[in-house]
This record gives sequence, structure tokens and C-alpha cells, in this order.
Amino acid sequence: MGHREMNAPPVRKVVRDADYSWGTSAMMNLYSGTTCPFSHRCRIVLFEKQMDFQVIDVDFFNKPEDIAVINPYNRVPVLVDRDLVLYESNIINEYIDERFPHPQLMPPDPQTRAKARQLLFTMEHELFGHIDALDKNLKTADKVRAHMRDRLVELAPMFLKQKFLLGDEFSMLDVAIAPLLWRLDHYGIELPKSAAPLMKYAERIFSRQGFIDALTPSEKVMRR
Ligand SMILES: N[C@@H](CCC(=O)N[C@@H](CS)C(=O)NCC(=O)O)C(=O)O
Repeated sequence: MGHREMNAPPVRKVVRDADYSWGTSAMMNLYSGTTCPFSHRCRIVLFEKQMDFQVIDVDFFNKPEDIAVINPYNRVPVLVDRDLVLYESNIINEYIDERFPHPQLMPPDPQTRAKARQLLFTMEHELFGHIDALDKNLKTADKVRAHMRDRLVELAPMFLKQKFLLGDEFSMLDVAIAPLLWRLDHYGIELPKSAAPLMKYAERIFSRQGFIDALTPSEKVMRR
């Protein structure tokens, strides 16, 4: 898996009319929702690495039953790497990062790595854990929008001093937050002017080739 001739370009196949033939490929297969922010995270990591992989678009309106077979929570993203089946975007991303360490996205030293994991947890708790309420337009959606806006505004001053969330290097933390920053208009989250440094930071991520390549056609039109 992932082996190829020196200098040969990586195989980055996107399967749009999937036959869902689980794990039959020698390459890593990512089953990914075309508008799913969690799948988006995994696509970004795959495209940041110089390796072969296959992204398989999963149609939410016609979700194959096999997803429930390989993920007891019946959700995407799911990564299939031969015998290994993984779900949960952050767990998938750490696996890809360890399997293909260049460029390394988790910090190399244990202390900073532990801190990064804690920040990933906080990000789920404060931000991504509420996305379902926005996607499903639940009664709590407005409250959730205000909560997410406030948490994001708190982050803004940090980017007056550093380029990315963990310092001046792009890391897994930036990967994890990027799908939300890309979807602010889509989710109706309006940020005040004081969040300008955060949006400058977001543009820094959006201009990366890995980020651009990872966008699906449905995601491309989410941002004006
Ligand atoms: N915590 C999970 C969240 C995954 C998730 O919520 N995926 C959504 C799509 S964005 C899903 O598959 N929902 C089930 C459905 O819509 O049927 C992760 O990080 O991977």
C-alpha cells in the first residue's frame, strides 16, 4: 500500500459513483461525506501527505448499509486500510499521520502532543460537538451559533502573535478547525471585526494546496 516508483506522482483517486467494495484496494480508502466537516478533516490530511489513497464519496441520501456494518455509529468518515477499519476523524487522522509521518502533523514531543490532544478534545466539546444542531437546524441552533461565535472570537488575539494554532507550524489542530472556518457562512456564524486575525489565519489555511485539493465540489460553493 502506498508504494510507488520514485518520482511517480501519488495516486489520488476520488470515486464518485462508488460500488463500496470495502477494503479490496491496496490503497487506503476513505469513505467520506461530500459536505461532512469531519470527513473534510481526513481529506485534508490525506492531501497534505505525499502518498496514494482513494476517497470514496458517500451519498447521505442513499447511504449504503455497509457503513453501519463497519462503523457501529453508522457515520462517516471511515478509513479502511486493508484489515484495519477506523472511524472518528481525529483517530483516523492520527493514524494516517503516524503511518505516513512526512510532513508530520502531530507535534513530535510527548508534552506538546498531549497538549494537542487536549486541545482537540476541547475543540470537539466547544465547537464541533454542536455542529449537528446546525446541520439539523434544531431549536438550539441560534444558541449554538452564539456559543461558537464567542469561542472563535476568543481565539482571534492568538493570531496576532503566531501563524497557526500551535505556533508557527501548520499542525493537526489547524486541520481539525479548518472545516468549521470554511463553513462559517454556510452555518450562519457571523464574526465581529475583532475576529479579523482569526480570518487572516483561516485564509492562510485555505491557500494551502492540500486544503484546496481536498475540497469537494459541494464544499467549494459553500464559501463566497
Ligand atoms: N465524531 C465523528 C462525527 C462524524 C459525523 O457526525 N458524521 C456525520 C456526517 S458529518 C454522519 O455520518 N452522520 C450520520 C448521518 O448523517 O446519517 C467524527 O469525528 O468522525
